[in-house]
Amino acid sequence: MELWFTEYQTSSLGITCKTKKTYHTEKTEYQNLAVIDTEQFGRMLLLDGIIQTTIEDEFVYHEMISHIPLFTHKNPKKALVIGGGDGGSIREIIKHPSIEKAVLCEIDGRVIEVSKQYLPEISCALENEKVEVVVGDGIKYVKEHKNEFDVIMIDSTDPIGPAEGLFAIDFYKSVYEALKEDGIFVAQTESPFFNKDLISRVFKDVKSLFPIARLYTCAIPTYPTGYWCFTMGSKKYDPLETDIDSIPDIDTKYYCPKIHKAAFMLPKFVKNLL
Ligand code: AG3
Repeated sequence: MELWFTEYQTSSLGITCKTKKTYHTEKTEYQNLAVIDTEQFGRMLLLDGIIQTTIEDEFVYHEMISHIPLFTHKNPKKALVIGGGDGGSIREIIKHPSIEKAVLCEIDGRVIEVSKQYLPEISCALENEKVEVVVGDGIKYVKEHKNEFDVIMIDSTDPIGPAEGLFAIDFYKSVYEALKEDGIFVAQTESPFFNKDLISRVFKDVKSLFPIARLYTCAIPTYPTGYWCFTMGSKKYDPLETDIDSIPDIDTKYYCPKIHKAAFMLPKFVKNLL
């Protein structure tokens, strides 16, 4: 029997994948959690029916949320990921030799456990000795840590339900305070085609707090429109001024020194949102 899974990306558009197997379904304290296997993208992590990450295209998101801020910073030692319970961002962070500690703060411990079980390629670094895993509320965690991190990444779900507070200016203020004096933060900020108001508002908020605010984009086939953006707030370093010739060659599939700057070159309709 053929079984197909659909994520309803809007009320009138969906992405539909032929499935091979359902590995796991569960209702956690926070959300519906599932891991399915698909013909096109391999194993997929779903939260409330929304595609979070897939074996085939996860590298784009995880490399771009991590290496852009980490190589913009001159010497990142301590990084924090809010959300990101699958561990993909942590896996990329620990590729940086300067990193001494990477903290993952994920509200739903079941996402971590299920990712460890069914997505080992993505979650593999969670057991690394430099990694500390905190199961808890990211908003509370950043409030309790001041002047501590070089880089903070907001690896959240869409801005509805549990993640709504992670797109609010009050949260960005706490993030600013949790960063050291030359710290950088990056948040995943959805599709420039579908989330125009959100992108404009978040950029304005970040600009009001940080001396440097930047937006960059990449291609992620399983996310709505396949075109995705990240918003960066930086206290000191400008990614457009990174000396890309000094970026060492690390093991990546999407990120490279030229993309470090090219990702910030925006189509007119995106630039006009800022
Ligand atoms: N965070 C999910 C990004 C949102 C995807 N949205 C969607 N499919 N409608 C990524 C988690 C990966 N660590």
